Amino acid sequence: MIREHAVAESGASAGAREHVWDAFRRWGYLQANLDPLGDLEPVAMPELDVTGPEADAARRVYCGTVGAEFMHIPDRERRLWVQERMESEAQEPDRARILDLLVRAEVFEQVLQTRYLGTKRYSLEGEAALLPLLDSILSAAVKQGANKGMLAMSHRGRLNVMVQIVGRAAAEVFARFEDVDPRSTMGSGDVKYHMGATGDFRAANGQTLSIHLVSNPSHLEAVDPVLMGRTRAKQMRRGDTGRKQVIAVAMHGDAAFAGQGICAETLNLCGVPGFNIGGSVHIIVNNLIGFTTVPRDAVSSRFSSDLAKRLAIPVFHVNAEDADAVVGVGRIALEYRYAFDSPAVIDLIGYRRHGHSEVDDPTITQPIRYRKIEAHPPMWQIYAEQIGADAEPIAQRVREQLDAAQKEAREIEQRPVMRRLPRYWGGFKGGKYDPSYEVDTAAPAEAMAAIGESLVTYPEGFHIHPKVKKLLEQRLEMAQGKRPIDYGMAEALAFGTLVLQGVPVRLSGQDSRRGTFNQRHAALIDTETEEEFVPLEHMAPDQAWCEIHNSPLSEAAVLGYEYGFSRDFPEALVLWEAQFGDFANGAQIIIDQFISSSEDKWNLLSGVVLLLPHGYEGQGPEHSSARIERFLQLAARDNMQICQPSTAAQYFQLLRRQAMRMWRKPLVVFTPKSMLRHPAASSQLAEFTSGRFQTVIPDRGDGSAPRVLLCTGKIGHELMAERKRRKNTSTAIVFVDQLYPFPEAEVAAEMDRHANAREFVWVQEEPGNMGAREFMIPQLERLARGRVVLSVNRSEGASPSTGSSKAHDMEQKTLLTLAFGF
Ligand SMILES: Cc1ncc(C[n+]2csc(CCOP(=O)(O)OP(=O)(O)O)c2C)c(N)n1
Repeated sequence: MIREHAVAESGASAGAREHVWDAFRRWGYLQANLDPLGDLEPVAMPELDVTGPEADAARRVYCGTVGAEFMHIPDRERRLWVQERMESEAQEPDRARILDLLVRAEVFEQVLQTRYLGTKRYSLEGEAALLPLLDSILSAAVKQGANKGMLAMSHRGRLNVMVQIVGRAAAEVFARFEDVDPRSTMGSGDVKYHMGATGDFRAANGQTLSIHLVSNPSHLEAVDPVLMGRTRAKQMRRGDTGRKQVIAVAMHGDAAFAGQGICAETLNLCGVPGFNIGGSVHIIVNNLIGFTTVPRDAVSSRFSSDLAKRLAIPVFHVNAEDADAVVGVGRIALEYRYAFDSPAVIDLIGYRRHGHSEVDDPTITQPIRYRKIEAHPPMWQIYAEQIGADAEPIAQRVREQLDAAQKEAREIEQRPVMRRLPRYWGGFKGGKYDPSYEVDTAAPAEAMAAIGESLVTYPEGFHIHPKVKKLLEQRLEMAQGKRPIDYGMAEALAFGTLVLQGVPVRLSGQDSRRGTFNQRHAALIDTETEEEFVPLEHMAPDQAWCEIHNSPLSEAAVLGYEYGFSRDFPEALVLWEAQFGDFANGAQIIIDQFISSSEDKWNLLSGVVLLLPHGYEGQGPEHSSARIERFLQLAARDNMQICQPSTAAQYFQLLRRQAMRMWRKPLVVFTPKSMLRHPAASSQLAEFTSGRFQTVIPDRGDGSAPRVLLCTGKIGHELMAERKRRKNTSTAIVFVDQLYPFPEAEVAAEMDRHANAREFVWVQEEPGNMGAREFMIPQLERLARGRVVLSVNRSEGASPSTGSSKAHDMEQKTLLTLAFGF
């Protein structure tokens, strides 16, 4: 119930009253009592220098232990919603439950501290209220109909959350401290405070909520988009179109939230249709310090949460030492998320009792603050006193439970206890490649023709752009075998055949609906109404879904999101496309920390596909290279596939292979630009209706050539053209379409077939310190059986290419000349 005002007042005094209240609604948070240690000084604010009963009442609401920022939200309904919640009587909290969680939080840390002195655990002490906060959020989510809670967090308090909220046995966590079986994780695995966990949370009303805490790399905040993508996939699996069943809660450090750009990128996804998850709850576990860095050096504004205000979403600051207020804020934030499908941010302001980790002495850098902290009682003691309870018996009980758990830990074998893969992963395989995984990926000619028809079919009265109409007509002819099939059509055929056989497809990237190179045209756009129609969504009533989205202009968050989506939709073909391959380095953290290593670290698989336009066409240093060398450097233990399909049919077969094999490995595809429509790289229909992806495309000759050029991608077609121009019959050209896993048998077979060859030459467009050269040469030398292995490439460069188109042409000519040995 909203606070009642005296009814019989004049319009003028009502206006004056609202004026006072509005000032507090707008600025009250700047004078709120948010910091348990009192270091966060109130901001002088003349608008709040008012007195009188209204001012006192407004001050009580907006300058207490909760500071709400919501007046920046343009939507009046949302502002009034927050206002009403702030100005209403708070629901009576379950104080016994709060106390129990506060005690559990701190005793857990203390037990770890005494038992495993000198090991890092990243204690939650000083922010123990995080547990009642999560409890409140998740309990409220259950009431709203949630049946899955997806959590992401970094190191701080993670072990505590795993045990008290996710419901993992304390013995499992202790077992990792004991390091019972180090051999089980030699050369792989991860530290204990990065592991994911699945379990059941017991909500306040007695119901359980299945929880998953997402595995997390050290790179702060990189997990955020992964959490969002996973949440969307889980919503989709359940048919949760209202986005009520699966809820995402992300926890952040204050320094990381302010400093890491990926937070901004991820928040920006929230309202975009292809990425919407119905809102998320964000908690900044704000201890007013990052390692040794104080807020003054970490944030350019008062609150690290200020970044969130770029969006029209509310931010609730709350003093972590007022646990009743904390749980109230948790409920409001969660209910706001459900009311408006919007994110909401909670800034939980506490402190950090110890150093950054427990082996770190914080008194060196913050001597004054840490004197204060040392003298400051733990939260549970303050709370127990406040509510007049005796917490010692609870603490004693928790200690006993943990004692027993520790004994159990020594006995349980080290096993990947934190993991319980969902059922939909059944049947999919990781680990080493095995030829038995191969399947037939060709598709029947009738399917091709039917897809061709579907692609040119749009609703009655749809005004199609004449250029697109012409393209579609050409595509129909391609599908009918009347003209060679180019990459754009090959991809449409791959997607079309897959969705028709029940494999869903999701692709996102910048301008991906049209295609950066005008090659995709997944969505037809009505020239009169700008209405969009996606033929691939309307092929057959029983087809699988097909989603092709333009993404925001982000690499890290969008790739993280798609990786996350692929983690929970293994049966779908999930692709992310870079605008140009070089831009993928904006997502390098996702590539290093998740895509190439998540199987090794966490035993978690993904079949995500990266489409990276690559090739030297004189467009300058930033539009030429997708940095093949970097992907090859990350390749080990069959962790991913790195391919460059040299023809449209190869691309088709490769995409289908990725979806149809049960082997789930990330696939990096270097895709063409100038070759997109080039006749040399176009294919005949027969190459789609028979055959498979060929890792190596042998030379067409009889094997008698004395010189064998090996290459990958566009340069191969240029070499073929040059060979023709020269009428050269003494040079073989071999395409390596799969670089990794290295197709040893196929390359060896082709080298052996050229028994008379004196020289094998790796030819690449990239400079010598880039491209596949450093990866290929040792392999070729190994397979050459003593014969000469050379390489032709651009000379080493600090950037991938020249900025001059003419210089490029000259270099390219030289490359070809050298490849043919002058
Ligand atoms: C991207 C990245 N940069 C640097 C680090 C090293 N590092 C680990 S924790 C930490 C401080 C984090 O501070 P904050 O976000 O406030 O969280 P807190 O540890 O205080 O809970 C830093 C700099 C990291 N893990 N990731």
